[in-house]
Amino acid sequence: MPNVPSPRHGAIIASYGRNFLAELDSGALVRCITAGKKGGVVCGDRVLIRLSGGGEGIIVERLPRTSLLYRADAYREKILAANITQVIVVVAAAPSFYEELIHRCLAAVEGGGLKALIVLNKSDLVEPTARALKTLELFKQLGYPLLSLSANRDITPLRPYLNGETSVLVGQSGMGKTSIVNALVPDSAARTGEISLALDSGKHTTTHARLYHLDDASHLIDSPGLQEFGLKHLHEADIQRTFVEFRPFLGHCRFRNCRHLREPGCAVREAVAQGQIDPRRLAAYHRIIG
Ligand SMILES: Nc1nc2c(ncn2[C@@H]2O[C@H](COP(=O)(O)OP(=O)(O)OP(=O)(O)O)[C@@H](O)[C@H]2O)c(=O)[nH]1
Ligand SMILES: [Mg+2]
Ligand SMILES: [Zn+2]
Repeated sequence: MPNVPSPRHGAIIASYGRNFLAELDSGALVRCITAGKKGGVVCGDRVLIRLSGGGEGIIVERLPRTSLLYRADAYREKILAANITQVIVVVAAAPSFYEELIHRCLAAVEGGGLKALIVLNKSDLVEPTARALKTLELFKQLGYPLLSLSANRDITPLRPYLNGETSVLVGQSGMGKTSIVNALVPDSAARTGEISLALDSGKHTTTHARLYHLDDASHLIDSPGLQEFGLKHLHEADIQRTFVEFRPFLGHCRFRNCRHLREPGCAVREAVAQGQIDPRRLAAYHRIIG
């Protein structure tokens, strides 16, 4: 029997197409591909890697995940990150953001049993910030923490929220996710540049997810901007539960399978009429269940 060294434990810290950058528990970085055709490894995953020399290796196994952030349209599903504890939805005072994306991100967060934080970036743009805060008040009322800050000026308000968490930054392009990372991780700008140079993208927009360490217990994943957040992987019965303020009313509709559309005796619509549920949330729910 040849003496094959046993595989090493590591974490995926960047994924680009079929290539991955893994960090071994020793701290060494290894460029990896997956063995055979099984893909399905994402940023944050814990894996076993067989080293093949020259700083390269093969991912031979993905270890069980504690959590997943997903999105899916009718054609395919995309896992954004694994083993995260918190999703930070980043919006900006300008350019304007889609409120729809926030409803959808929060549904995915609740569906995945994760914590959510909404960050309104670019608070140095005073007037648009005031306008955006009005829109975002709804989410604050629902109990989601909302933080207004300027990544370019002062990132300290965000720090307490990151302690002990593995957080992933999600949101539309141009909201300032990477700027937040750069403000928190001093050498990240250089590392990001190194990757985009290697891929010759020549653009500043983030093209793949990347995990950064803030300290031993706190990690942050930057991700590419998204335009849409499909929730096709969630069943309708589960989606209504991801709207946290609907929960007290579920099970109280006249029809057990009520979709809260036009059915008589709908407790959710009654709650909207009574001002206990915001009509923007019911409308968002209806758009999601299509
Ligand atoms: N005024 C102002 N501009 C900011 C602030 N933070 C980021 N920006 C600018 O917003 C633009 C987009 O920032 P990025 O950090 O690249 O945005 P992103 O969300 O990572 O975008 P993608 O990678 O495309 O998803 C850049 O020109 C930043 O300089 C801020 O606090 N204030
Ligand atoms: Mg970016
Ligand atoms: Zn109903």
